[in-house]
Amino acid sequence: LIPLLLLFLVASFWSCAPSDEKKPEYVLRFGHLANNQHGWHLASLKFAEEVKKRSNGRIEVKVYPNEQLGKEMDVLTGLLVGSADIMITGESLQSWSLPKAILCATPFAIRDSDHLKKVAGGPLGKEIEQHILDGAGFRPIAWFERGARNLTSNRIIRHPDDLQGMILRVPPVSLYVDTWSALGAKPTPMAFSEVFTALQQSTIHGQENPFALIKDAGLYEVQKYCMLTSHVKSWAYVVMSGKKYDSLPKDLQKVIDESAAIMQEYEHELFLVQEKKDYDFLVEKGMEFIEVDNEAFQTAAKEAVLQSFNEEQTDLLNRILQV
Ligand code: 2Q2
Repeated sequence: LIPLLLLFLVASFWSCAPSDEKKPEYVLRFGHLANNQHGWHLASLKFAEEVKKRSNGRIEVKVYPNEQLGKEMDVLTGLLVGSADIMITGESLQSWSLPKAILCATPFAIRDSDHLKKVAGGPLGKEIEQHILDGAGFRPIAWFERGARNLTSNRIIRHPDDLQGMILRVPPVSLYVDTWSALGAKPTPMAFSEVFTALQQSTIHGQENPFALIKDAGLYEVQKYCMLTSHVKSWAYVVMSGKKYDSLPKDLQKVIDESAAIMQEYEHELFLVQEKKDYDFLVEKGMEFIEVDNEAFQTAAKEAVLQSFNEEQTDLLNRILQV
């Protein structure tokens, strides 16, 4: 009788086990550099939820904020070796022999949101996405508009002349190094997760980013001024390892595509309300916003960009400017 009872128990356990407790067939690791309040993170979670639902639990997406999966440049390598599957990136792709990738974040190339949408979401955006896939095997699955990048520091900068001697953190992007050098600063490439401490310890004197990251990384705690330079209007890409994508069956590739489209739309809705909120938050925290000589920045930066660009990049820039 006892073995029979046991058999019954085991059988009823199996039949009652809820279906979403079954192990996923695929686990995708999704990393980014922002914290868990940032729109990128909320959008990644939305993606994970959609993927789970649409694949009936066959795919699980695990999201890692705050560079927990590694620094941006390392996660890019991770995508190639399989220690990461999906990430948010952008202009840093320039360092992967992807010259056209820098056009998603070229100083003073994009005029406004409308222009950005036409470029990133139009044929030129497609050309850049194809270039990223063909050139490095990273498959762009979505793009996110970002707020304008602004310079922060504990000293007031109104004109490029005020940048003399300033050690400025930039992401590992050669165009940024070239541009800020031409403007008079001393740019130092550094991973985002190291910026707060470096500012706190004064090994760098400033950094430049959209309001969202200045807020979410707590940079306002160690930076008094935000100069309204608006020197870069950019978009970021969510990229997936092309190899990983190709290894999925067709129906699951469709799940990724559809979920990515939903994530992109969701992130944009968040972005539209967040910029103003982030600005208000920073004002409330005592950050002072400084008007700058925008024309002086623009003239010097545009010249530096043309100096730095090769023919292919200049051609793409000209086509972007004509949109
Ligand atoms: O300052 C940063 O690190 C980000 O805002 C960067 O723009 C971003 O990580 C790029 O390096 C994207 O490739």
